Amino acid sequence: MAKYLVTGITGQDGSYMLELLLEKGHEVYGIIRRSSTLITSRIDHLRSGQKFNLIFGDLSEGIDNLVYDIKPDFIINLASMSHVRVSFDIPVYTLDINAVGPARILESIRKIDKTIRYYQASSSEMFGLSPPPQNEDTPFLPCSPYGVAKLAAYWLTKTYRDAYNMFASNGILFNHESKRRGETFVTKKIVRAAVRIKLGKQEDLVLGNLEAKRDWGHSRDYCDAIYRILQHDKPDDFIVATGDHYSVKEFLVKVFEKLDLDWKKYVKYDAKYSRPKEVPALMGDPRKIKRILGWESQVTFEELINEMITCIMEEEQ
Ligand code: NAP
Ligand code: F7E
Repeated sequence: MAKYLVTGITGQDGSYMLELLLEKGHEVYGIIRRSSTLITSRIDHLRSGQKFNLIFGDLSEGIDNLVYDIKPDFIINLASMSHVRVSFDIPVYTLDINAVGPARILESIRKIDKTIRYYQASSSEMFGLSPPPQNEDTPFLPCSPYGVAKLAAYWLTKTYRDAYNMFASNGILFNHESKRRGETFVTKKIVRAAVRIKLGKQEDLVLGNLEAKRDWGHSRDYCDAIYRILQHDKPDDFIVATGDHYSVKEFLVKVFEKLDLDWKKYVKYDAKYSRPKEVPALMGDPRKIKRILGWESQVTFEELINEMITCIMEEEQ
């Protein structure tokens, strides 16, 4: 049994990570932010019977005290301002949480205990305008404040690894979704709207750019990849992806078809959902993680959509 300190525990990945760590018998400390509303809905099902600890914290502050008190063996940094479109509205905050935040954690590890293993939630958004397929050697060309901040954190993680001989690894994760995906990300927004239209609870669906292509996997699979990255005998950087991609339009058409709806009747365009600059196409090459850690994406594109439709239908009925 090991001790894990996890940031972003209330998020999509945080909830699947918590499930996985508890299943493996680990002791988990999750950092939550103070909020005026309850924010633990994704992990409430784990609260009865299972033992884990929630502690208040924020990446805008340092976490020195938590690291001193808890003395974790592992720190998994999942916390971030994770919305690319919103990062254009609040770039300075995005840089503080997504780039300086990881710097604060890495400094805590360096000062307090360099044997703590660190995971940084890096993102395919760092590749930006670099054409697919993207692998560990593809040049980074980020084109959003989010991508730029994530790239700074990526390089900090590598720098601390090389400069201080720390176990600090990056998972470069491509888009991953689930029934627990945030409501304003495109997959969840499309599935929720289509289900509500089917049930007569909503009239239309307003979206931005439908042409962008993304490599979509399942969050549960990707948390398994994160766990494997941390158990490896040395720190390293890994692409985590399915190796396939679809456009937003293809995703949309599939969802509406499954619900027996003609998408053209309902889908409208509003420029407010487009970005000042768009990442046109992402598709990861996951061969390195398969070869070294034996990891492969399990949930197919069809299965992901089916799971999301089924769960949201249950919620909406
Ligand atoms: P998410 O659902 O948006 O969760 C983000 C988490 O970060 C939430 O728990 C949030 O807390 C927390 N957080 C935000 N600001 C914070 C702050 N200032 N201090 C402390 N915690 C803060 O994101 P996700 O999809 O689980 O993604 C997990 C990580 O992977 C993120 O770093 C994301 O950028 C990265 N990533 C995601 C994807 C993807 O496709 N999902 C792909 C690549 C990388 P609240 O609940 O209080 O908001
Ligand atoms: O957009 C297009 C949008 O916001 C996907 C985050 O988890 O993955 C995620 O970032 C695509 C984009 O995800 C709407 O322009 C059209 O091309 O679901 P998204 P994202 O920007 O790819 C990366 C890997 C991360 O690291 C991030 O944290 O869909 N799109 N119309 C729309 N997107 C949204 N959100 N809303 C729309 O109405």
